[in-house]
Amino acid sequence: MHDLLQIGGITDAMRDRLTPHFTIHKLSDGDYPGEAITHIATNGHDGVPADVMTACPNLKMISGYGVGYDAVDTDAAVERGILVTHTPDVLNAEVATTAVMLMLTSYRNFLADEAHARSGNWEANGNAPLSRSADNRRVGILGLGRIGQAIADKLAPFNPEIHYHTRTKRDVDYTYHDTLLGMAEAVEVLICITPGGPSTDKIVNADVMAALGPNGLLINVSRGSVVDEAAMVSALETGKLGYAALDVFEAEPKIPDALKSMTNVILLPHVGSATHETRAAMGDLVVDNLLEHIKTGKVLTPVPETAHLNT
Ligand code: A2R
Repeated sequence: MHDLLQIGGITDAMRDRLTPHFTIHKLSDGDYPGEAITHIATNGHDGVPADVMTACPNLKMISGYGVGYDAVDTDAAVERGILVTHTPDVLNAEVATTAVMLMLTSYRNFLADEAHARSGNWEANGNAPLSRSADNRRVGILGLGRIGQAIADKLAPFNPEIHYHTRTKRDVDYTYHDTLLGMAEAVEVLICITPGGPSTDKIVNADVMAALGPNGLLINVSRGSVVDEAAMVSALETGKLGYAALDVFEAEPKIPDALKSMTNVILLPHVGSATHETRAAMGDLVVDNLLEHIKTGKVLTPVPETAHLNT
């Protein structure tokens, strides 16, 4: 048996597969045996606090639930020879669906239309106002990685003109921009799907939002940290930015009150990958990585920063 520290929740299905191999200690219970812990299961939100890594000198592997791992200090992990894993690919299609639905719902104004129908307003006051078409839009994807590409693929039937910004140009037919501001000037929808962390911190700033403009739509399905939230609230209030559709926020689960009262925004509680099917696949991969590690010393899906330790 190995000693596993559980940070955040795990599903019954994960627990069932883990308990034959691991004694599970919950960080939330507070009484974990630091010396004994060799493995951690955590999620993208909680990561691993620095003091926990220090308190577990025999830690060998951290298995993360979610593709984003900005809450895990990978420099500290590499220094200590700790392998870190995440759950890429299995959530691409789901997060892409979320991004596409946010775009369609925003353009077609379906939340207001639904309220119009449900409230009896249609009968009492007549037809709902016209909305805007979601077809033939100029869409900029910030971060054309696994999920970004899935978003581009899933948008294809809506005949968008796809632009993208990444640090490295990719061999694809979409229009590349070497600056985010340049892309924002060229598009009317900006979809953020980069990792969080220092390199993307608040890169969607006031200038980028102003370039997107009064008819522009900002969609964020990546991390709240990627967008300057205070600047976004102000841009939406003053009409410099037209619309926002957001699944992620700077200080989750807190959402700025100002956003909650705006009718030109859509707010979701970080549900990009939150379906039974996709969460089960993510949970399976968290467990697969842990079981692979106790069996072979290697893992299936290391984060790039620790891939060199996977030997
Ligand atoms: O910049 P590149 O060439 O490394 O391209 C990556 C891009 N990216 C950035 N683009 C602009 N400025 C940056 N500072 C920057 N940092 C990264 O984001 C790449 O095209 C994309 C990330 O793609 P993947 O590593 O394949 O990640 P995946 O699976 O698409 O997930 C993206 C994020 C997660 O990290 C979670 O935070 C979120 O979606 O749910």
